[in-house]
Amino acid sequence: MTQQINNREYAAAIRAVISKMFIARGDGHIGGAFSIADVMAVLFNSYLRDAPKDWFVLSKGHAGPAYYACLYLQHKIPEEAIATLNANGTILPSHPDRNLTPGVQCSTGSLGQGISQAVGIAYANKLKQTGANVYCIVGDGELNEGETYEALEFASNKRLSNLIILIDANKKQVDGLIKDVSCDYDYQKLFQGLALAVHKIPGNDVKVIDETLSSILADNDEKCHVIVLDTIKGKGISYFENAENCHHVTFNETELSELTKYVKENEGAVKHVLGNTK
Ligand SMILES: Cc1ncc(C[n+]2csc(CCOP(=O)(O)OP(=O)(O)O)c2C)c(N)n1
Ligand SMILES: [Mg+2]
Repeated sequence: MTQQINNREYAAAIRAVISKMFIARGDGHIGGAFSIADVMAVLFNSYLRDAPKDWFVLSKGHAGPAYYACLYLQHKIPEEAIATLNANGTILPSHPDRNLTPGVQCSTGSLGQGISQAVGIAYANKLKQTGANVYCIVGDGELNEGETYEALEFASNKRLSNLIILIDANKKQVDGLIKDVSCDYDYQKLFQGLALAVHKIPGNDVKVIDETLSSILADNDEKCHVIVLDTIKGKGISYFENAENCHHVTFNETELSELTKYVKENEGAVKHVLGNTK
């Protein structure tokens, strides 16, 4: 899909804005917010339409700052809110709340419940023939919740071709590797077994993400599609990529300086995106 802003630059801007929020707060769910910055860039730069109004559901709600960064870059959230992540009275709670934050469409954070909302939203839009698409990002650890499979069964049964589920397969959850905590899934077989269309792709590659979404939207196969994004937790700052656990970090001095360095290096990207999304 053609886009005004380069997706890679958009992703860098997202990570820089997330970093600003975390620096102000002093802690945050950095790993899972950074691993989805690339897919968020592609979705917010090129796919989420205002008419018909598409839906975005961040089922892994602890990555809320990535969602807020996109809304900020689209001028829906004011600059002064960025330094108030999770503070008393903020419009940016740690997990998305549709009653608090302009632009947030679904409240999430209780893992498993976002995807359950997404299938309901997709079904309602299908019945009403609105033409709207629903994009839902789910964590790989989140798949531990049995409820996610009930939602996937429903999506398959109702042939929700207006729903695209994006699994952030970063191989890590809150307290370890997915393969140690739950099991080493073969996602392709798992989702194919549920009669869903499955695509496993490099999940931090904006070009491949864009091509995959484009081809799914061009395809009228009456199936719900699942994209398994092979990602790296903490992607974007090698310090966090290499950390054993970067799920939620209370930042020490070294970590704060890594974040500050990232912000400095990518301030231009933030300005450029903001200048082109007016
Ligand atoms: C129902 C529920 N149980 C537990 C939690 C606490 N929790 C927050 S994040 C997380 C791990 C999620 O792992 P994953 O989906 O892989 O997240 P990511 O790697 O994308 O950060 C857990 C257990 C929660 N938010 N909701
Ligand atoms: Mg994970």
